[in-house]
Amino acid sequence: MAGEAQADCLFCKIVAGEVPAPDARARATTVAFRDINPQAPTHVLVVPRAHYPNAGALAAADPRLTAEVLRATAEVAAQERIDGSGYRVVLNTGSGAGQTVFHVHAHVLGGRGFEWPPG
Ligand code: IU
Repeated sequence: MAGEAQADCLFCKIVAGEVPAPDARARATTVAFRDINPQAPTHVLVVPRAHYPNAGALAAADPRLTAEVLRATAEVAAQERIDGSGYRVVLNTGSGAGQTVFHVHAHVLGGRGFEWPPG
């Protein structure tokens, strides 16, 4: 069924509390935690508890949950105090775009300047 936990998914294990994640912030439908390989002074991932492989699949299946993920990124930005200076939300979608974990996650990056276009 769409959204069901996958036995071989690392982020499903983090959501379930089976694998620890740094500074995890559990909410009703999302979990946020620090990226183990930070690309900025602040680098937090926001994942929906439900398993969808990427942003497009999530948006097609559950627009409300999609909005909750976005809302959680704003909450993280406020908690991390990067909302004033500006921050970046990234949803790598597909391996060609750099996605390596196929449980949709929003990167929240801040605390440094960013270039455009992104690399
Ligand atoms: P990507 O958009 O799929 O490339 O992002 C996956 C991220 O998950 C990447 O930034 C990793 O550093 C991060 N990550 C993590 O935080 N903890 C882990 O155990 C693993 C990956 I594996």
